[in-house]
Amino acid sequence: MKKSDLPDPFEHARLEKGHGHFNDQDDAVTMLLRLKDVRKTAKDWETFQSGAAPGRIVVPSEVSIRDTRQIPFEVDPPMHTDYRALVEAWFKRPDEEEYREKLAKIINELVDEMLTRDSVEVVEEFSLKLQSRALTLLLNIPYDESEIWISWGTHVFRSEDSPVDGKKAAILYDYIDEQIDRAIENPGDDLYSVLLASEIEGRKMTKEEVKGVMILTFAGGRDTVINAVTNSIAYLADHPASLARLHNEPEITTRAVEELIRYFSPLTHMGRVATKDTEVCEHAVKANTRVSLCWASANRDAATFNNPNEIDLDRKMNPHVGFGFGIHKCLGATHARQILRILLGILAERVGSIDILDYEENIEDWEEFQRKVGYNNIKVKFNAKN
Ligand code: HEM
Ligand code: EMZ
Repeated sequence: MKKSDLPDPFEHARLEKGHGHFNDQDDAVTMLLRLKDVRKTAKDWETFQSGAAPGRIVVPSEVSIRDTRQIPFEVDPPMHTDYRALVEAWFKRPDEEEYREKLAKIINELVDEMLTRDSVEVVEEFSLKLQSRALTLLLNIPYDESEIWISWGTHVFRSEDSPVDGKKAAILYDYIDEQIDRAIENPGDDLYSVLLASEIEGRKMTKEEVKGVMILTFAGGRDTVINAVTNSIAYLADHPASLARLHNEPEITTRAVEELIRYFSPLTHMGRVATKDTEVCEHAVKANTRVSLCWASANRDAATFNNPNEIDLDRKMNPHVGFGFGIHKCLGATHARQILRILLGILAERVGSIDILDYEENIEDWEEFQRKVGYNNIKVKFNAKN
């Protein structure tokens, strides 16, 4: 086994019964493990809703630390369709050339700094900084604001002591409230101002709705991006031939990013709440109980993916669900994909090899399953290309 491998803890249960069980804060979750069941359930939003109490579809549940509904994530059609239509174009901006150039500048500056160092702790010193600095582009906010976001650490709701930390969450909520008030007083061309000026159902968006969108952009795109970036660096350290290929054949980069997302599956699973008594994969699901769509397991399903535990940069058929499936598929995917494509390009161009010096794995505990999702910390040395 290589240091960068992410083993699949779901294989046995996926083959044997297709589901698993996680007792989350007295609100149990049936985890759906097969790709076909995950897809079918994600599509059936009438039976498996997102619009339950705020925080309830998240696993672990955030009901105890959040009253604000995340938009469009915790909303079902028809309102979901209207909210998505409002924000879709904004979240496609990362495909524009000017945006990509700014992103490349951010990444090049970080790599400059890393190449001068004997040792770099990738999670805090590279991935968190990259995630926060890149987010200034997505929100269209001055670059220096990222210093505040970096100081919050890798997750805005989780701390070392608790997977759902109310004190930590309050820092984010207070910050967003202040920023909304600032945008009301002094509108600009940032996402807060754009949302405050936009209309839904013939009326202006409320402060609470804008807060719901903003909490989601800060929380949803944080540890996912950090894990994807960190795992990519660990992978390239372990596979110097892939680093060389990305340099010699840059045309493989887009496909390589999809394969890395499939393999890493940075968001392990996400819940839904049943609106009636039903069944999935011959398993009874009672009304008002939770299921989860386990993207990480679905992405290793051998019924669809040959050699699912191998990273195959040439994989052609790759219908992975790393960014979700159906109407709620990831709104930040354009941004996340650009970060990873540009990062791989720059590393392939400037870095000859990466040595892993020391690391501690980040293992998620889903009772029946222990899943490595990335690293709590990983020290490396970046060696410049000669
Ligand atoms: C939804 C994964 C980055 C914002 C999702 C979903 C997944 C996912 C699996 C579907 C959730 C569901 O159906 O319940 C990822 C991964 C990322 C990433 C793997 C990075 C590699 C981001 C970023 C942002 C973001 C950077 C924004 C800053 C969202 C939003 C939704 C979403 C707003 C909900 C969309 C809706 O409900 O219509 N993401 N995400 N994500 N993601 Fe991401
Ligand atoms: C929620 C979620 C979004 C949740 C699409 O996923 O990401 C999690 O990391 C957050 O804790 O609140 O935003």
